[in-house]
Parts: sequence; C-alpha cells; structure tokens
Amino acid sequence: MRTQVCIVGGGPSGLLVGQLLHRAGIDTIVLERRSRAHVLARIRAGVLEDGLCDLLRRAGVGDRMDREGFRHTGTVLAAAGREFRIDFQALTGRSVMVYGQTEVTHDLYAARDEAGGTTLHEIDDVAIEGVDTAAPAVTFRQNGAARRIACDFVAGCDGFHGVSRRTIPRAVRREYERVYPFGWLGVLSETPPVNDELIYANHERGFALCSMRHENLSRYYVQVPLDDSVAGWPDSRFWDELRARLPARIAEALVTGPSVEKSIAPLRSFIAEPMRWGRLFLAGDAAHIVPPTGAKGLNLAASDIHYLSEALIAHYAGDGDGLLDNYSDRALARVWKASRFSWSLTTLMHRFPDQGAFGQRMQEAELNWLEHSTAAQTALAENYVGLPY
Ligand code: RFL
Ligand code: PHB
Repeated sequence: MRTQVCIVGGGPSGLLVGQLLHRAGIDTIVLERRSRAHVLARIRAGVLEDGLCDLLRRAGVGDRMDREGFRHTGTVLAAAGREFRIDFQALTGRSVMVYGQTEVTHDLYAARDEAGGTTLHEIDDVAIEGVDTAAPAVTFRQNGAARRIACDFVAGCDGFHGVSRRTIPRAVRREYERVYPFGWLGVLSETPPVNDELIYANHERGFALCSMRHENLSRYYVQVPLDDSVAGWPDSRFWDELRARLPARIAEALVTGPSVEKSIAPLRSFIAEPMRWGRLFLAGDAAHIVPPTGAKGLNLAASDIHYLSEALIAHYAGDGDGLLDNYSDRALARVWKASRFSWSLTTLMHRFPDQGAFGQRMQEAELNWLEHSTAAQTALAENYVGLPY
C-alpha cells in the first residue's frame, strides 16, 4: 500500500489532520490500534478553545458543535467557602465552547467515512521506519498478517503510549516531566449540571471540579491519592466527597444520580522535543501531556494540527518546506506556554501532600489576589480561552 501521509493514531489529532489534508486533496491512511467503538467510548475533554472550534469548522465538521455546544463566557473559582467568577468575555472579549471530545471524535469519524478515507482499526506491532530517508514506511500486523505502507511523511498522533515518539532516537530526544502526587477521579452522570458554568474548587480535602456535557449530563471530578481505585469509590462516597469540597450554596444545589462512567486519571506534565525527526512529525499527546486542570490537552493537539496541516499543505502545493522545517519550534512555543498555565493552575488548586503551612498560605494569597485583581483575572482568562496560534 502507498499513501502520501500515513497517520499513526485515530484519536482526535489523527482524525483532524486527516480531515484537513483530505480537504486539500492530500491522501492519508489512518492506523488505529483499537476498535472504533473503543475510541468513541473514552470520556475525556469537554472544553474547546475558539482555535479548535475554527479548525473543526475549516475541516467541515463544526456544524453539530455549533448547534449543540454551549458557549461559556466565564468560570467560577471557589476556595475556603467563597466563590468568585472569572468573566472571560469582559476580560478578553472571548469565550470557550463546552462540547465533548467524544462528540468531536464521533463527528470526525463520520466525516472520514463520508470522504471515503481509509482507516485501519485493531492493528498491532506498528513500527515506523526510514523517516530519516526519502522513503519512509509504516509496518504493522492486521489479523495476523504483516503489512507495509510506503509514504512521504508520517504523522505521529498515537498518544502518550504510542510508538511514534519512541521512534525518535534517544540521543536526539529530550524529555521534560513532572508527575503529580495525585489523580482525578471522574464521574459522568445523567443529571442536570449543578451550575451553568464550570466550578474549580480548592478545598482542604482536595480539589474538585464541576463540569458538564449538556443539560442532562454532568461531569464531576475530585482529586484522589494515586493509589486509589475506582472500586473504592461507590457513587454514594463520590457524591458525599464532592459535596464536602464545594461551597454550601453549590453543594445544596447538587443533583446526584447513578454514575454512567467512572475512572481515575493520573496527572502529569510532559514535553518531548523536538516534535519532528526527518519525515516524522509528532502531534498531540504523542509529544506532550498536560494535567487536565487548565483544559488544555485537546486544545494543544489542535494547535499542533493547525501548524502541521498548514505545513504539509504548503509542501504539496509547491510552496516550499519552510513551514515543515519550523513545525517543531512553532508548535513547542505554544506547548510550553500552555504547559506553564496548566502546571500553575494545578499547583494553585490542588492539595499537595508536602505543601505544608507555607504552601497553603501561598495558595490562599494567590486566590485572594485573583479574586480582587483585574490584572490577575485577565492573565488567567487569556490563558484559559487559549493563546493565539
Ligand atoms: P489520544 O486521544 O490519546 O489518541 C491517540 C490514539 O492513538 C492510538 N494508538 C495507536 N494507534 C496505532 N498504533 C499504536 N501503536 C498506537 N498507540 C496508541 C490510541 O488508541 C488512540 O486512539 O491522543 P490525541 O489524538 O493526541 O488527543 C489528545 C487528547 O485526547 C487529550 O489531550 C485530551 O483528552 C486531554 N484532556 C482535555 N483536553 C482539553 O483540551 N480539555 C479538557 O477539558 C480535557 N479534559 C483530558 C481531560 C484528558 C483526560 N484524561 C482521561 C487523560 C480530562 C481527562 C480526564
Ligand atoms: C471536563 O469537562 O471533562 C473537563 C473540563 C475542564 C477541565 C478538565 C476537564 O479543566
């Protein structure tokens, strides 16, 4: 088999670059280790920056998001029984869209089907070869049979555990990492959201987040120790813990119900450099991970895909390889800034086992500053709605 761009990974990064390239007349094959049903069952991001919304529209998959998504013009921060609002619209003139990653992925698969794009699911033993030559290829097994795709470029969109990043030789790759000493226990429930905007709560029992997908689907998270398991968190314990971490007014308004999904995700900051090696280009979680506190993971995948699709389209249009050569630097400049924001909001809002009385007072001082300073609120809002591409 042969294609122009072989895309490893059929998550949002891989599907989005595939769709943008398809619209520019560039042929792609997407290789995905899991079944489509498995990919679509993952509950992940919920907050989309304008940059990602625009990219989805440009890819021809923005209609349902524009119809069914919810515009949020601000968010609520709570701490020590108090709450205050960060008004994104007033502070930056911008807002965010609440529309689940599951829906984005669904829309991208539907568009790929309609375009007749090739997507191979449930493939194994993916290996990327020859990306430091003019003739790269991706080899893999499908139903036990060895297969090979020759291509011009490889887009490594296979997430944190994929093979793409590890294809870059150890001597070339630099990795930066912080593993946080806690995880997030997330629950999805078919109940009305407790508030019409997200609530990020700093509490002595640990961080809590109230989010949502739509009028009757809520997404809540609580900070938990890394060694906790879902089995130790029956619904009743989860709801009690969430209530205990929220200001009284909000806790009283909380509508609870059976969970329809429950999972624990560890929190990590990770960045690999460079994001390009020869004809291999990393994008999304394959190159970087942020803790979910700033809602930046999927949005960073989107800015990578913007830079990468633009560069590949310029190459095939005969406009030179300047953008391909700059891809890693352009993408990383934004990745580092969003990673800084995610780290900083995580540090502000969570209880760290070793933070001590001084660390505690630092959080209180910063929250107090945020509550009363327009400059501080503007800085948070500018990052939350997303830095420009
Ligand atoms: P994905 O989604 O991990 O997709 C990678 C795909 O590659 C496949 N794969 C392989 N395929 C072929 N060969 C191999 N060897 C392969 N190895 C892996 C995998 O099966 C998978 O389908 O990465 P991608 O596309 O870069 O997308 C990144 C986003 O999924 C991620 O950044 C976000 O979900 C992060 N995130 C959030 N981001 C936001 O922007 N806003 C949010 O509100 C937000 N909330 C979250 C989040 C992530 C969370 N978890 C569980 C990690 C909330 C949570 C709880
Ligand atoms: C979510 O709705 O899943 C969500 C929202 C905001 C975050 C993280 C996750 O910061």
